[in-house]
Amino acid sequence: MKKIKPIVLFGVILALILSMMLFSGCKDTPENNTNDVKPITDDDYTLTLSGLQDAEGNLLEDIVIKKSTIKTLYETKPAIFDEENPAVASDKQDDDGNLIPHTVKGVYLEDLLADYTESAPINVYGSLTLYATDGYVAVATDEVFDSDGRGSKMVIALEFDGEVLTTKSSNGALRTIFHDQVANTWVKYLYKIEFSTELLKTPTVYSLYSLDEIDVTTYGGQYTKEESDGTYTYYGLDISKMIGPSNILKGVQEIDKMSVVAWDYISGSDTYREYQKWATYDIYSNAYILTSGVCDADATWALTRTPVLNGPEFPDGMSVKNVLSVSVFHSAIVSFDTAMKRYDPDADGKTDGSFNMKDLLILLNMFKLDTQYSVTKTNNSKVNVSYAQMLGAKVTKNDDGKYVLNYGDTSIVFKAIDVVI
Ligand SMILES: [Ca+2]
Repeated sequence: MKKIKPIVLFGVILALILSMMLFSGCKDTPENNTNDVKPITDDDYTLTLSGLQDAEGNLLEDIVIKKSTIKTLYETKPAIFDEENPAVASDKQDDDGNLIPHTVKGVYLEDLLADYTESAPINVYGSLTLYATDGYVAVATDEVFDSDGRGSKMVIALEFDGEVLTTKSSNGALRTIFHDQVANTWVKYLYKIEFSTELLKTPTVYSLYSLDEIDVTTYGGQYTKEESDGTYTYYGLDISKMIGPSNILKGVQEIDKMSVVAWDYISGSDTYREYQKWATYDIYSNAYILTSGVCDADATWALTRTPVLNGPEFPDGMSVKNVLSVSVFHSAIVSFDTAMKRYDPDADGKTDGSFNMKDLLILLNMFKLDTQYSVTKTNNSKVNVSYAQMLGAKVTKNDDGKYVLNYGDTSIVFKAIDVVI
């Protein structure tokens, strides 16, 4: 008994601390936390539509739609994917390489806009930002949602794989489905859609920086996360430190969205796949490009599939592994390790430890006819490289693990490449 007592006491204190934390957490919630307000039922759950415009281009006020309204719309205009015609995410395969089928009952966003708002048709919008109550944010481009092109009409699901969605379900009260589009746009716990007429185009990059050559004493960062199986500490570059007038991510403003391109391993099909994801300022300004990590409970643990875009407050599913590039406004940070994996197997499939610089510059919107480049060496001196030289330039890795730009008889160990404007 003597041995158990301190543990019991510790448990009681811990429970007290936890309950105090919970209690103080409750005090911070909004003013409707009074006794005479009835609890929010599932029908009262709301979806906010923000940034809508009418046919004349006038901005409309936010519209708050109750879930009961969405259920009413379902009665007359249901969107249904059943076992005969299931919905699939274009990038989610089972172990046999087959797309995973889902049954869905819900409504089309377009019907909701037509029946309950003064909004212009969906094709006036260039992007939709989807917000979830767990902090997840996804940006869907018109390539995803505009069904006039290759996109798919967005479904707001009320039922998913046989489960009726409620505030208590694992999918949340509402979730989005874009049949035959990438899974990162299928958002659980949906509570807000922000509409923008701005077309999301991959940024035109004027300055690219090699991730490995970025000064960690200036731009490095780390954070620690307590998990059930140990304490993890992650190291890499702190994106917030890189934003600024004379920093790596020059001229970046809160309206700018970041394009994240990864060359990620798909375990189900044992292949790699390039994919692009957009991040809002709120997300990327709190993110890190992680290159390593340690776990205090497991000396053998190491962070894999680096670099990883992640952050201390990122909800599940937000992190991006095997990052190839992040680009925002006119700057990009490139992992040449990932670029080598991505581009070394040329059209002929030959893997020889080199790739055409042009291929990477095309991805970054940095390769246009007659462009001149300024290449910064690791010793900070600069070399001008012509369009013709860049056209034939190859990237290799030297014995010191540094990346080298090679053209003609010239080899440059580089840290950055700028477009000469
Ligand atoms: Ca090659």
